Amino acid sequence: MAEHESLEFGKADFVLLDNVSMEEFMANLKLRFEKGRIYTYIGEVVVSVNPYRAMNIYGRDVIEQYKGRELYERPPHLFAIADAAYKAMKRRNKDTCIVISGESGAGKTEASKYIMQYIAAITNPNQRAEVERVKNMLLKSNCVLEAFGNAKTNRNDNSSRFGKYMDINFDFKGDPIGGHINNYLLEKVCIAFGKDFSCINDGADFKAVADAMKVIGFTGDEIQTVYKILATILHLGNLTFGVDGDVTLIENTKLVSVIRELLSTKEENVEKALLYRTVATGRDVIEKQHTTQEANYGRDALAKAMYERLFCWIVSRINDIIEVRNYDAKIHGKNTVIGVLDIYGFEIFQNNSFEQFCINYCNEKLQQLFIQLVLKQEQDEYQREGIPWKHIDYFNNQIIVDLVEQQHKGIFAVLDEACMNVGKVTDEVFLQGLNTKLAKHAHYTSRKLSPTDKSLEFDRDFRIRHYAGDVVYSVVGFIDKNKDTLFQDFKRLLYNSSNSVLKAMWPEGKLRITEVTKRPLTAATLFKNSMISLVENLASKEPYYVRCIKPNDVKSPLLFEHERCRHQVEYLGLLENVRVRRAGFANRQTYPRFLQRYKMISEFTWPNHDLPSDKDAVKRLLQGCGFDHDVAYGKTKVFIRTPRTLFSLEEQRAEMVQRIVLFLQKVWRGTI
Ligand code: AD9
Ligand code: MG
Repeated sequence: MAEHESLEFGKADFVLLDNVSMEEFMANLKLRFEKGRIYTYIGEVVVSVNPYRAMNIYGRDVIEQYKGRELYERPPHLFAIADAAYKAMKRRNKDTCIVISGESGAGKTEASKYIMQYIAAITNPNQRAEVERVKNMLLKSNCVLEAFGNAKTNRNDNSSRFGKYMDINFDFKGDPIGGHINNYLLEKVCIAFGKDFSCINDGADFKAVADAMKVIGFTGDEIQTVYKILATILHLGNLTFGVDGDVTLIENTKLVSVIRELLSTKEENVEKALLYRTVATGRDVIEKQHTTQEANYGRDALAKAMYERLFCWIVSRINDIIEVRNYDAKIHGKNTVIGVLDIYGFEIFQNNSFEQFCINYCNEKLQQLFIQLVLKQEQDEYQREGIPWKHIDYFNNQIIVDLVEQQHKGIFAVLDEACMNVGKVTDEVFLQGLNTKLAKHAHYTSRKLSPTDKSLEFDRDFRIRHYAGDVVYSVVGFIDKNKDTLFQDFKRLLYNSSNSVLKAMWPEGKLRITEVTKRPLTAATLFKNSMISLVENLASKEPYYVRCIKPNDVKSPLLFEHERCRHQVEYLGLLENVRVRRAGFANRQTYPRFLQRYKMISEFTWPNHDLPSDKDAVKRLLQGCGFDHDVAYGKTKVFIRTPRTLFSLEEQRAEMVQRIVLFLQKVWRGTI
């Protein structure tokens, strides 16, 4: 607990509130925000409120203040949590992860960057060139990914349209030797309508990005190709189709020549891919002309797919470059990991579609992980260990996670089923499926099921009661986005390019039409699978949490909208978090492990004890030190309530170790 900060700034740890009530919590959060204290702890969780102004708290001097310190020794800060994750990784050889959550615009991406900067700043004291190179790559890659993966939305001018999980690998000295990035669902839909991605928007911006790519190690050819792909996507946006009788044709044929040039393919192939698709009927292969509607669909799908493929290719190239190279480091020394997760936050727009549905499902999964790790496991353990414990209630969102991902009757399953339909495949069929299967679900409703509900304006609307609030989704486009079909002809077109970089992005274009048999996995299934493996990965590491709060919807540094913030505190489960934490214990260790570490500080246990059990010995030791009041004895573990006690045990230990060493040295020299 950070106790040394003056109370004029409020309580540095919500655990120190006089009463754990929503009023006191909010009063403290507001006071601290107004005093420019944007970070507050709940034990080891950092609560952060977006300041919407430049803060002078991330400089080298501040980094120095946090380096190697314990959490409660300094005012709350992201750096303290980054240091804690780093220390756990280095001292205890643990893989750790930092999970940053909060809604869109709450400050997740900024937080993740400060955390990376901190880790980069405190490592590699010996300035090893290879480590410096890796650090530089990790930081630079961020800027490139942001240029391609962020866009302006209503909620955030620099909104992450992809989720990013970055592992940083460390060698036995605790220096970064490599990393790996996983990306999750790039929202392709922006491309067709918004053209909002900064790299597309602004030529000058692209120059800066190209420079960064060059530094990272992209070749000139690769950067050129990226540029050409972006230009193609822009031109595709201007391409229009018309009809002459029943023949679909391209209205602005000049553009076809431009695109041909950019893609290094044959002109007639571009035109053909835009107007026809090849279909295999039995053993025959025929060319079928698109209707204008199909041609429009195909063009948009091509632009989106090219962008997505480009983004994934950039990520995989960066991964090639930052991968742990050093053979020795791979084989010998321990190789531990800190993961940093920065993903798109929960969002509610005027119109919510498949993308928002996926993003919000992802946030449900992360909330579930938080519940599992912070609220549930903690309480389960007290129960298991027989520690007197009054259960603290919280809303468990597992029911909503199931609503989305459950086999056979979850929303994704119903969607996949609708896509497989032999007969009519429409968004309405999907909605009917939902209404049949989920009519009685407490978190699902639709216009058909609740005809008098005013928030469900249109026939195609359904509503989910998410942990973070109600969201109305329109089914329009779900089927297309889930099938995510790109006509084979386009894949072949790109594969047959004489530009080898582009060609390599489209290996499946190699297949002939008759060889393509397997139905590709749907977007929903791919996304669900990637979320499940993300959560498994995070759960296998020691987690640290940053919970971000957005103070207002107008990006103002002055405004603390009470209701807006209260709602976030509520759905993030922060009050429950304080309750569990407050009633709980900062540290726990099995009796043998505790003795192994601290037995030298008590005459009853050093060098060995003669008590009936390790548990009795630990009791005796702690009574002797006067800490008995701050601990509880479970079946197999001792639980220590405050970090201060642990800190003091550590100090006594260090002192004794020193004395023992001196003593042994004397014995050795024969002076005793
Ligand atoms: V989204 O889910 O990707 O749409 P984020 O990532 O939670 O969202 P982001 O980090 O991009 O939000 O923050 C939004 C904006 O708030 C930034 O562009 C900054 O202008 C502002 N911000 C956030 N955190 C800080 C900070 N620590 N200091 C100053 C900040 N400004
Ligand atoms: Mg972001």
